[in-house]
Amino acid sequence: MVKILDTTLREGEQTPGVYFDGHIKLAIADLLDEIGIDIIEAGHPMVTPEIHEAVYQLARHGYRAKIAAHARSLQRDVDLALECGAQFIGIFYSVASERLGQVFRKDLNSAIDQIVNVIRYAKNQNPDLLIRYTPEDTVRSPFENVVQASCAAVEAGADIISVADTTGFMAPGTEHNMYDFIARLKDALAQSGHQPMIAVHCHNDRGLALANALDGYRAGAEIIDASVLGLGERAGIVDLAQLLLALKEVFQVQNNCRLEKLLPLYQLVSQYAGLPIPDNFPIVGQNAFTHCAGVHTHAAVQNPVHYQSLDPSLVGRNMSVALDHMSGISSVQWALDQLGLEYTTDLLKRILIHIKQIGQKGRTVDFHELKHLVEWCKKHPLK
Ligand code: HCA
Ligand code: CU
Repeated sequence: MVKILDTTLREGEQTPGVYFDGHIKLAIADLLDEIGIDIIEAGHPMVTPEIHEAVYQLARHGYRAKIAAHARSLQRDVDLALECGAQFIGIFYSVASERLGQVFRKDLNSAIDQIVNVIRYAKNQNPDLLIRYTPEDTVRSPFENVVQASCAAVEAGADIISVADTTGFMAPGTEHNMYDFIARLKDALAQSGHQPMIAVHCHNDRGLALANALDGYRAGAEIIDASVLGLGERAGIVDLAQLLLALKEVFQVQNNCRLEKLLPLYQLVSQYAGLPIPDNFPIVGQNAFTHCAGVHTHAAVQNPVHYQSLDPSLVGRNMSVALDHMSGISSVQWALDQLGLEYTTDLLKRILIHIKQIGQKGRTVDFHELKHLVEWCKKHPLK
């Protein structure tokens, strides 16, 4: 069964200006745990004392989810993660040739030595620790370097190799696609007698993060990284709700995730990140299950399937209809039925005229306003 790693609290906090206080991190983790997320990446304890404290608190909270700490390939980062009591540690170190030369000023072998020593050290301190090694920018690094570093990491005790598309470079159906990359990597590792779990971490720079992650899943990735609202560096990563729904509805993955908790989670994260959920955001956006054009509404009220490929009740939501200049008679009828109000066809027509006029001012008529409009139209019938 594919596992989900949520990194809202680590990668998500790398969104410029986003910071979650410790008690908010706890509230977010509570919801992630209730939803059934397998791994919660809580932060990189080396970054600030507050993050250190938050990872410490979360790791000791007794969640069903494993709490992960992020660490550079340095003993002092690993020590902090261990001190926090993290059950999972993600160690990253790029083996891209230019990065080795320009940033780390190391050759591949000494980089691998460092990775191996740190992983071995971590595993010795706590044999139960799950260790993930990520050759950062995996997909643009020389493949032989990735294989060599990954094999060495697994031999030193890494349980998971994560394929990071750090810059959102991959594209399905092209030469550089996640399916082939992961299939090739699994093969190469197997040839050396290694079968670590494979994770996939996809950035959204070209808007392809989810498509790439699903390609990775099809190729056998066992852990997929995501975050609430896709928060993360630059354009962020895979959106958690979209990933969960795609796995369930497109790939028929049976898990016991409590998807009805997604909306409260998104509202919480949005509030404290200071980033509103866009109205047209899939699954959790205000308009995700709202029909607007009269033609759509007419069909959707008979049977929502005409204009929906997802059942809103999966996430505890309902279908809705917006009232504006696009509306038709069935839109008004639907709304009055919802309000339990009586009407004649003539009244519907008169209300619709007003709704269209208001819609042209660039707003929708909500149920409150609709009630006033009904009163108005009843009292002042057009002659
Ligand atoms: C980072 C980069 C990272 C790391 C992923 C990982 C990426 O912010 O440190 O450690 O698995 O995209 O490569 O998020
Ligand atoms: Cu990342």
